[in-house]
Amino acid sequence: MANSEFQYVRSFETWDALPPSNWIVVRIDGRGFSKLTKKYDFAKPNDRRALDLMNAAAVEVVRSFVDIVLAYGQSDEYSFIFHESAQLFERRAAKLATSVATQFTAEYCMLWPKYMQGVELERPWPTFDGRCVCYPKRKILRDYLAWRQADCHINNLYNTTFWNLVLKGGRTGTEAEDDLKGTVSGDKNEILFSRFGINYNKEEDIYRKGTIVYRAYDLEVNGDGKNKEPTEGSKSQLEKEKKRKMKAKIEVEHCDIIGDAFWESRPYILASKR
Ligand code: DGT
Ligand code: MG
Ligand code: MG
Ligand code: MG
Ligand code: MG
Repeated sequence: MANSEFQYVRSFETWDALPPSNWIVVRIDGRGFSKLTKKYDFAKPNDRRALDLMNAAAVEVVRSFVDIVLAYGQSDEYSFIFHESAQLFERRAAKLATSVATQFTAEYCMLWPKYMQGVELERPWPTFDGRCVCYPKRKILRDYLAWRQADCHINNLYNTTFWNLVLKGGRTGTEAEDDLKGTVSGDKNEILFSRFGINYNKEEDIYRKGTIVYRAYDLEVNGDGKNKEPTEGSKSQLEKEKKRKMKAKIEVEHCDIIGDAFWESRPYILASKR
């Protein structure tokens, strides 16, 4: 059928390759999780089982795409960072976004019984949408990740204060909302401390910072930010590099990625290739 008279319909398809030399972020987000978390009675404000489930699904996605250098997750979302030099699927946006989102969805549903013990998943309802965003500079990619982590912090501080007011403080949802209207971070910290004896900074890192998943393949990096190991050139070198990445340990952490410390001690994560 290769050259049938119907072949011309192919030309209606649009080519959606993302520009070269850009970091590609595939962000997935749970569909309708406001409803789903109510239906399955997730703990408020944070359900540890559900977060562990998100993170376990993300580890499998990172494992199966060697071009992913790091992923960051919070709430019902995850951002997967593909290296600027990635050539997977010829960098076609739809293939990248759908492949990541569908694998994440499948992993999430399959791992559900292990993490949500005793909670029967009635339908494969937890599904995730996916989109690609390109960042042409390392600095902007860092700002993107900082934006997501700052969002995690702001939402978690709000939600922690809100649910303490409701669950321990006897306020209705509407009253708690009014209490928090116009408050800044310091006010919320004060409410948590004076009324509930909670030092927000001692809340678990996984809730305050979100989760970072990365491939730890500790390459030596030169002063110019380039990997010491040449990655171009012979095919066997490329194969070697790929094998090393596949074998690399996948680390899961809950630390600050807004400041420089995380990146400075792991320069290989965002290192460019020769
Ligand atoms: P969307 O993404 O437009 O389909 O709509 P939603 O409903 O997924 O909204 P989104 O993604 O903006 O917000 C995530 C929702 O999931 C939000 O209502 C809070 C909820 N959620 C996420 N993690 C937890 C958790 O650990 N516990 C509880 N109780 N709710 C959570
Ligand atoms: Mg949304
Ligand atoms: Mg959502
Ligand atoms: Mg969300
Ligand atoms: Mg096919």
